[in-house]
Order: sequence, then structure tokens, then C-alpha cells
Amino acid sequence: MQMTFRWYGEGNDSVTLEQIKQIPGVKGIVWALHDKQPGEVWEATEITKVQKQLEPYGFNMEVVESVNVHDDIKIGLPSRDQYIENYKQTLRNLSQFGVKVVCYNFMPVFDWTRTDLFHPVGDGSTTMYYEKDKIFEDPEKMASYILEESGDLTMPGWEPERMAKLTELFEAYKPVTREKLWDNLKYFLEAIISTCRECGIKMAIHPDDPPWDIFGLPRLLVDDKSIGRFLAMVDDPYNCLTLCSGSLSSNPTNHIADIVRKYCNRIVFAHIRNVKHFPNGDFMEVSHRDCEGNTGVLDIIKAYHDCGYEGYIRPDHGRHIWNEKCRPGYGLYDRALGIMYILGAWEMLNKEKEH
Ligand code: CS2
Ligand code: MN
Repeated sequence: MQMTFRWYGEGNDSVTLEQIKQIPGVKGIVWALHDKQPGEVWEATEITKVQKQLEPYGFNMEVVESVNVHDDIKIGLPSRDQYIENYKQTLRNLSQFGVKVVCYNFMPVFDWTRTDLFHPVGDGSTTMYYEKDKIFEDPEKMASYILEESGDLTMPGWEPERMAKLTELFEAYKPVTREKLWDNLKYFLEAIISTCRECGIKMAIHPDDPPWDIFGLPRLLVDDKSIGRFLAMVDDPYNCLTLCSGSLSSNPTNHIADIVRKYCNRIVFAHIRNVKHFPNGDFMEVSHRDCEGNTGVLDIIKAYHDCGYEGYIRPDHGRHIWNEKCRPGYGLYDRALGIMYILGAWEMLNKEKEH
């Protein structure tokens, strides 16, 4: 496996490349052009800027998270074809810079959703929390809460420009049933897959987070069965998965290590996040240490190791510790601890295999 670290770019992240360089084992930066709107072409001149920033540190830029998919593609409007053409052009431009994997999601309207971004844990740290009863009935309220909490930093999937048009967006999604959304995902993938092959870029869909419908909007990638449906729907080696352990394990009936073993040949990007469940269905994000949560982090790492996983991996959300002021889930310290935990387990498994 190849260890990576997500970085939101200069002026858009409290973490610096210099700091990331000092975390053992990190080979690549998971990056994106966060000021681009979904549907816009990422120009080579803009990508070059990121390349120049990473070069002095020797980081590769092989994984992008995310190239966001325009709502018109998800809704299935006639204008989708132009946005798909733009997406293909972005893929061509990215391939000139050695990009191998593009992580994206197909969630309607919102990316991940939490009811508390800085929930006090009791030891001085804070973490992200999902309280079922607190999930705002009014999506407008939800959006303003998230935007308020994120301050000056852009939150992917919660772009203020899109949130300003929330009522129209919800209206536009009204005719989009679950089956329509599946059709629209298939249409999108079938349209871009030959470009992916030409460019040597694997599309790696991120599961829905949380893995259930919210605000009456359907969500597709939620469990073993739906992942199986997705891979069979466009059965192509360039149609792959970002296996986000934490997103899927927010539903306690999902067994992530089993999912890893079953679909390992189509997983190209692994997100390791640990979640603790409460009996009433609420959940909280915890450190990567296995026993702190219910995700089964060690079983998952073992499953990847048994499968001979050679893809990219990164610690996903961490807590906010040691008074760090950072993006929700994306501080330096807890994710660096997560990396040491993952590498420790991995290297021990390597050793065992040698003997
Ligand atoms: C990420 C997702 O922060 C996270 O939870 O794993 O937001 C992910 O980047 C997107 O859904 C992928 O498009
Ligand atoms: Mn993730």
C-alpha cells in the first residue's frame, strides 16, 4: 500500500506541506483544486501550480479527491452532456500530471453530514458527531450551520454558491428517484470510461456518508449489496472504489473487513476512519485505535494485507486534539497518529509473513 495524506492547498489548510513531510511514510498528497465549481474544467495552468508546490517535498500527486460531479449530471438534465465533456477534459488534463486515481461521490446535494463538527469528548479534544434526533429537518438550517462552523475555509460539497440555491436544488432533485439516480450514475460512468482508459485514470467512487437517505434524498452506495450492484453495473477495471471504512461503518450492520475482502480487486483507495456507535443510532468519530471504536480497524488492515493490497491509503477524519485549530476532521495531529497506527499494524503483518 502507499500512504497518502489529504491536503486542501495553500491558504486553504491549517496544515503545511513541511509538517506533512515529517510524518513517517507519506509518499503522496491527496489534493484538489478546491476553488473550482463542480462542472468546470481544471486547466493545466492551474494544476501546474499545485505540482510546483509539491515538487520540493518529493510528494507525488497521483490521487485527486475530489473532482466533484455537477448536480445536472446527478439529476439527469439535458445539460449534463456538456458537464460530462468538461469532466473528460479535466481527466485528460490531470493525466498529464501523472494522476492515477480520481475519488468522487454521487451524493445528491450534500457531501458528508454531521450534526456537531466540534463535539467535546471530555478529555479536552473535540470530534465530529452525528445525533440522529438533531438532524435538522430543514436542510437550509443544516447548510447554514456547516458554513458558519467552517469559517473562511471552503468545505467541499458545501460550496456557498450551491447552498445559496438550496431550494431550487431540492426542487430539481424531486423527480430523481433512487432508480433514476442509479441510471444517471451509469450514464455518467459509461460516458467517461473510455477516456479513463485512455488516460490511465481509475474512477474511485466514495460511499455515501452517512450511508442512508437524508432529507428525503436517495443515497446509493451504502452497503455490500449496493457496492456489488455498482461494480457490476459498469464492470470495468477503471470503475473502482474508494473504500471509506468510517462512512460505511456508521451503519453497524456493515462489516467492513468482509467488504474489503470481497471487492479488494476493485478498491484503489482506502480511507481509514474509526466510528463509535451508540445504542440509539447516534455515532461519533474516534481515534484510529481499534478498541476506541466499532469499525474494526485492525480487521480491515488485516484484510487489505491478506489481499496483497498495493493501492493508496490515507487516514480519514481525525479528532481535534492538543488545541489544534483546523478544518473539521482534518487536523495534523490525530491524522498523523492514525498513520503511525496503520503503518505499525501493516509492518507487523509484513514481519509475520516473512517468518
Ligand atoms: C471525505 C469525503 O471528508 C470525508 O469524509 O472522505 O468528504 C470525500 O472526500 C468525498 O465524499 C469524496 O467526493
Ligand atoms: Mn472517506
